[in-house]
Amino acid sequence: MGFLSGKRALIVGVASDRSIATGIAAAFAREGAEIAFTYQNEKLQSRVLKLANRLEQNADLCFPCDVSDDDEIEAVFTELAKSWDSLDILVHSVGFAPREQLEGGFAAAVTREGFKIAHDISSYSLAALTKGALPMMQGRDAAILAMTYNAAVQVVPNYNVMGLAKASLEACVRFLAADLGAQGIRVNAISAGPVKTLAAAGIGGFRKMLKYAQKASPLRRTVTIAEIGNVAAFLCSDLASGITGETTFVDAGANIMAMTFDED
Ligand code: NAD
Ligand code: 0WE
Repeated sequence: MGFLSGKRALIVGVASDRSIATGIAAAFAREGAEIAFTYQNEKLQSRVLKLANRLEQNADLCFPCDVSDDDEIEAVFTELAKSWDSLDILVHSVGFAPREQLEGGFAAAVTREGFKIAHDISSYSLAALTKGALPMMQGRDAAILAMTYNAAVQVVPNYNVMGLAKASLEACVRFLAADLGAQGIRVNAISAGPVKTLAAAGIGGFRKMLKYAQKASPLRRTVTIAEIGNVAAFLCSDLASGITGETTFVDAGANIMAMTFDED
């Protein structure tokens, strides 16, 4: 029996086989969880359905959800409640800023609109989805998980306003954890090292960043979505019942280094 057997999870943020959310779904399925999914738009629907089938999950539990739309968020939980009377786990694996925000110097790139969109999609959406999930999480020892990046804490060139949005997301995790702890609900984040996903593929010089991450990490390599999925499964399971409000690094140790190695 897996350590998530009997748990019901909603996973938000699958866009491809390379998505971090896909690695999380695979680990959840392996550990015995039942999984429902959302997809951002019709373009991504078939990919999410295929993943649900591959993981032997009920493909009827795949719902459209653009997280910038309150009506779509509400509809997800209305629909989900028709099949499930409760929810144990919510995974938020969503981040977005307009492309132009992620190029060049911060001061030159940032705009009021770019700031608003980045914070809405990447941070507020965690609070919005949590509000929607709460009624189904009552009396469950439920867990909520978000995905962040170290640029919330230390400057990474070109990440720009997304760094501010991730700082806001990490604070959102802490405020939700403090607020919902009395209801037995835990809220945590994973701070992942760079992974070549769709969101990363569009970034100029991403290959160089992966190379740097290899060189700069104690393990001398990058992390896989399977490794992130395993930590996600742990944090959302009763094995982690004493952990809340925390940001756990899954980055091959890169964040502890003040200087890179000079090898070969
Ligand atoms: P991805 O492109 O596979 O996933 C990003 C997801 O965000 C997609 O599923 C996309 O549909 C969704 N999304 C964007 N805007 C949305 C909206 N308006 N409504 C609903 N969904 C929306 O990329 P990923 O790398 O797996 O990203 C997942 C999370 O991991 C993000 O929060 C990202 O910031 C974080 N992260 C990624 C890395 C990395 O290097 N890839 C590192 C650390 C953290
Ligand atoms: O969180 C991310 C990616 C976030 C992201 C990616 C895109 C690309 C396409 C947000 N918005 C968009 N908008 C688009 O139009 N990561 C942690 C991966 C990432 O992105 C970077 C990185 C790293 C690492 C951008 C600049 C520098 C480093």
